[in-house]
Amino acid sequence: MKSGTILYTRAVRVMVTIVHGTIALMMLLTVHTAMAAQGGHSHAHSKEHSEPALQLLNASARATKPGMSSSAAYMTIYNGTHQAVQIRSLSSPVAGKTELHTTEMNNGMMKMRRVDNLTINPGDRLELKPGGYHVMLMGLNKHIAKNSEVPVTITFSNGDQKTVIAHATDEIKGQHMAH
Ligand SMILES: [Cu+2]
Repeated sequence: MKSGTILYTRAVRVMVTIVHGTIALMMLLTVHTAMAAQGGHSHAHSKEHSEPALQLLNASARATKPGMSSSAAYMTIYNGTHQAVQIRSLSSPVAGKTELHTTEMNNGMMKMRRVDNLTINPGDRLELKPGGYHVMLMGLNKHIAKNSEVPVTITFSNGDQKTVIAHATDEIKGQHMAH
């Protein structure tokens, strides 16, 4: 009767699979119906979903002269999501280390300091500009030539990872110090 038991077990398994499959299909159909019902009168909602939630805009980087080991990049970070996000980490193929920095006056001296986990509220724009927040590119593995393109990638707390191409220029106003 051993083979009979196996056969029976198999038959049960097949039935369970069929039942599971049917339930999954029914759930899928229910979801589809619900979405179809919603789709008719919520144009604004679908438009919202087609727009990128987090955006890196107008990025530029300081072109370097031979011998310079660090540089800075600037941009606008727009949080188009409905939730506050934090900047978790940064990277760029041109630099050994990439960090978010801010510039502050400290006892009459301009000083730069690393900023971790900076929060950007929903709908807010964070301006990275000379004399303020900036992307610090340290340990450059090559000279950043004028008019070259510098990719900068930012990873956010919601898991989003965005890359922007910063255009290298020697026309950024304001001094930038090396560390
Ligand atoms: Cu810096």
